[in-house]
Amino acid sequence: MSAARAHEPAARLERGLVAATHRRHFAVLLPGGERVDCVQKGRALALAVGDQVDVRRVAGGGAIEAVAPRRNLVWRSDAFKEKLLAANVTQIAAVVAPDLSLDEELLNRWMIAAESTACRFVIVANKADLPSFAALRARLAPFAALGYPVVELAAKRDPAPVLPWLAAQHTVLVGQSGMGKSTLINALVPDAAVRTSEVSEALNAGRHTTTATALYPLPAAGGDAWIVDSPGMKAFGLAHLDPEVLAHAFVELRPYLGRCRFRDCRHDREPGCAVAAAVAAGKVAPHRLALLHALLREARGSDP
Ligand SMILES: Nc1nc2c(ncn2[C@@H]2O[C@H](COP(=O)(O)OP(=O)(O)O)[C@@H](O)[C@H]2O)c(=O)[nH]1
Ligand SMILES: [Mg+2]
Ligand SMILES: [Zn+2]
Repeated sequence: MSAARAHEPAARLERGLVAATHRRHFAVLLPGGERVDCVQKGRALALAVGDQVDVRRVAGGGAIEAVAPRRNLVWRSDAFKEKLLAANVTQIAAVVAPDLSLDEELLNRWMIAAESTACRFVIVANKADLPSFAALRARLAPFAALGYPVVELAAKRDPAPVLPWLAAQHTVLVGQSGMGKSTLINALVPDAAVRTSEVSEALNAGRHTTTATALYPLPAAGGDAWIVDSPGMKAFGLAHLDPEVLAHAFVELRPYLGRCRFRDCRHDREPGCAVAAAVAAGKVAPHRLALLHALLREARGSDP
């Protein structure tokens, strides 16, 4: 009855979780599990999956009226664009596999992204069923030596080894394309409409499998866990990071930072550099210091 409706209070605000973004449309998960198509009121803030938002129901969907303060925001940048990955992240998990040319610099960059946003960094070594897996294990040894966990599994057969690492975590899954991210997500989230490359090849050969980030709640992992599948990437720019933050993101450098003769030491041939001394003493791998220098150059905006 229209008379009764006129006296209905305006729909109250509900707190939800942004699970997908597409231009100005957002899929928001409400506590009951309902998925509502929302638009954002105003454009003050670029939303990312993982954002907690206040939603008011409107005809046919919802309106996002406010965004809760973020714990952090994981994003990448280069000279041309910035790309938000997710907000309120507690962990970055990098999926690697033996049968493709693994790019160790990318792995290092994801690690730096994790350290600089107060996230745990975990390496998921996939395709353990392949004979070439032993060689991958050897390539990952330096990362394990830095203290990063390496979780070995075959996503195609059984994703269970990674479950304890996902409990109570808000995880962003990163990886080069073909490493098995979608296979892992499908194994973890049985009803996820994630298309693995086999499916997409059947539908549309040559198209990118995963084109956007998508968030999936992981009730099986326990403790309010969710995981984000990101598009396969070939690069990960960190030009937005502050030089001080960058240096501290290298865990093995932390004992030496602040001990150089010059307070503004760039650890690049200055006399009395504690970092250079640590490299000379074999305590820091030269390629890690070289990466720090490359990232500092990127952050300064000059060519590498
Ligand atoms: N042998 C083996 N192949 C796998 C495994 N996991 C995924 N793959 C295969 O690796 C290819 C790429 O997987 P996909 O999940 O699409 O990778 P994505 O690009 O990272 O999302 C597909 O052919 C998968 O079947 C695994 O544990 N073992
Ligand atoms: Mg994929
Ligand atoms: Zn120095």
